[in-house]
Amino acid sequence: MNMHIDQAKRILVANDRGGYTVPTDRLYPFQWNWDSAFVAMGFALYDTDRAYRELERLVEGQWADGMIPHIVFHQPSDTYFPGPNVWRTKHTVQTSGITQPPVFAIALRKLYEAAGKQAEARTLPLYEAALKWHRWWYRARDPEGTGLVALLHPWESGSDNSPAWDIALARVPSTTDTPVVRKDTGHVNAEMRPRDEDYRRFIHLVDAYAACGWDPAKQWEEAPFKIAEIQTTAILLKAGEDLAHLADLFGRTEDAAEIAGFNKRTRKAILAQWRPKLSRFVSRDLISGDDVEAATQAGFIPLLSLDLDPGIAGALVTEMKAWSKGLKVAFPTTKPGIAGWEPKRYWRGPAWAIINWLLIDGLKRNGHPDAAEELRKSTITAIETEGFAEYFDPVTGEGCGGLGFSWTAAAYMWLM
Ligand code: 9WN
Repeated sequence: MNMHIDQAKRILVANDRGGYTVPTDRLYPFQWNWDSAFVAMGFALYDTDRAYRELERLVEGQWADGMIPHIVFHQPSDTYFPGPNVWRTKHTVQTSGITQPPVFAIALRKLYEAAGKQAEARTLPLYEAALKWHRWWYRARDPEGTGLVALLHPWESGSDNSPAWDIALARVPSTTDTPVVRKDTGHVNAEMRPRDEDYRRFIHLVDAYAACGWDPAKQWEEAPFKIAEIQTTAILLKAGEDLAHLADLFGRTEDAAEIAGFNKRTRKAILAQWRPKLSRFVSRDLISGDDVEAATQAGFIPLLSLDLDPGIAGALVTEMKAWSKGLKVAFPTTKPGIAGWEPKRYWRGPAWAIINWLLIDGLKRNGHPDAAEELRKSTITAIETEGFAEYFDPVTGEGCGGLGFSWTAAAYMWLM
């Protein structure tokens, strides 16, 4: 067996905490939402039982209103900030109060395809959980029915300190009720992490939403940060397609029609965010009403869930090639050379295996298998050279952030 696959499996074993997988030891000692969806797809390649278990444990944290939180605090740990006492969500299973990109139903379809019809009974409760969550997205995060879903916290994007948030986040006060006691910079180099000022604003938002009692309608009214976000919406659409497919397979005709309605509205809304001058799709800042024009990976993610006009797909691919030119590892999460570009600082430039995974699927879907193959090879080479790092410096290729990282291991197996 390929020695790297063996190693990837060993990382998932080492990060197992009892049916769920932590992203990496100490830096992220709990269950994270989209990490677990990617990890479940990794497990689906060789252990469907464990793959299902991953999603089942995540769903233990689902709220009554349908939200699946971004962190489930199954067991206490003092190596991460902010912990449950900062979130103050008062759920029986302790969780954070925000969500993360809805990769869940994408994973669920893959699991069901791997496990086959005998897994139908086990799949149904997870299907129901996903449907509840998708309804929550449209109800709580798109109350006006625009087709684009909004984020109320940068952590919900999974791309915490992306330059995409710079303008909107600068409006959020940096005062906090909760003392900011960072733990992350004790585990990895501070130069690779979001800045202190970002953290103060992240925690200001947590304090503000805790003061709303985590009531979605109140939060929507009072949110000082509200972005109708293109990457999350594109992921929701792909997940919506996969959910509609499962609904059809399970004979849930009414659900299938409801989901198809969501998907149709969202498809149209994403297309309206195409900006030919930028050769990218853009998010919208719902507080200022402006386009978010920062050059980040998010603008390419609609490849994943739309069958684009060949002219648009071609323009996206040309732009992606321009960004990747001369880099050791693609795809950079920020356009190299622009003002916000920092090739080692988390979501301000580095290449991430899971983002590449989404882009590779999107390039294949849109008739660009060569570009997909190039990106696949770049990702595999980075991992085989540097190990299963959290992410990679696209200029030097250096593996950065946490090591022995679960989603990098899952991505490697998936892309092999
Ligand atoms: C906050 C676990 C998570 C990922 C996110 C990544 C990072 C957390 C943090 O780690 O976010 O959710 O504390 O920095 O940005 O995408 O899910 O790997």
